[in-house]
Amino acid sequence: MWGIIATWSMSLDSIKNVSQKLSFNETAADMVVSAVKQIEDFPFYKSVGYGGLPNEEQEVELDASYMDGDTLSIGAIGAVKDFANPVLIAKSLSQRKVNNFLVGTGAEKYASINGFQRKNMLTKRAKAFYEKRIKQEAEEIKPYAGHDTVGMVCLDAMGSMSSATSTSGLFMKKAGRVGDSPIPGSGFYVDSQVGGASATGLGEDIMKGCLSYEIVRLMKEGKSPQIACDQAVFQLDKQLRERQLVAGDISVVAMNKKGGWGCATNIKDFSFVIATAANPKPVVYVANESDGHTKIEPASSKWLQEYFATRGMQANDCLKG
Ligand code: SD4
Repeated sequence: MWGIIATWSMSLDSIKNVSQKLSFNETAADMVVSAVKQIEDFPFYKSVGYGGLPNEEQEVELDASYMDGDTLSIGAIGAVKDFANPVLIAKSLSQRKVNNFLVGTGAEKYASINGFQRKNMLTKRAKAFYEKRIKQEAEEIKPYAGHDTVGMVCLDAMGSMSSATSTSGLFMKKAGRVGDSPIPGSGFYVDSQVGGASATGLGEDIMKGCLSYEIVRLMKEGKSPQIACDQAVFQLDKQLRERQLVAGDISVVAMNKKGGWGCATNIKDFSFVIATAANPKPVVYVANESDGHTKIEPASSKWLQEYFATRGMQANDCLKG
């Protein structure tokens, strides 16, 4: 059995590429990183890697993580500028005994010494978004509106699991702000003996529930990935509403060691991609909350066309000024 699950429809192409290789016994460790790297390299995703939207000082600061579910090794970086592939730096840090989580200039120094590719990550298009936004009155920062973090969990045919995340975080965030994506147990967690989970949404709220670890913990108690996701997300959502009146956007994906999977969300139309040995052709699903559970349906081709068209349209609008 093998399987891979990823947040957001934007993961579709990269999941297509790696799912073929997973069926030929490539490792989860290599495939999850290769899939995330492909999304980092794609200039039209405004939330990950090259083309990611900048912080309020017009600088693209990137967070990323990698976790090996066999050894429980973790590598992560936060608030890193000017490197092409944050996920590769995170993976490399996971192979060290200490100094696994580096931020800011320290992380950049490590990446530079170790020969990772430097790149100016601010595209013309992302700059145009920034310039348009700066003209508007100060608005509350929202994590979505086309700002989607990639998080993946992968199981290979040998039974090993890995996970990885990559993001430019919230558009117009403060310089130095780090979200949940590189935080172990919040944005990601994986244990090959149980399963893994990854989150996207408002990092500040996701961290309050150590959400990815909570899902893995529930799966370890014997819950299915779907029940674990629903329970963790809706309990956190309820707690946040009770204690701070509002809950931020929260969405998760999870997979267990048998390739069973689940997803939960408190937003409208959260999309994710899944491929498994049983259904190797990647499918995009759309999830919505329904009475404390998550209703999941395959995305229609009309929905997908709209998803990708909206992203293209926003880009063209901005470039026109
Ligand atoms: C963060 N969780 O930095 C990320 C943002 C995100 O879709 O997932 N956006 O808080």
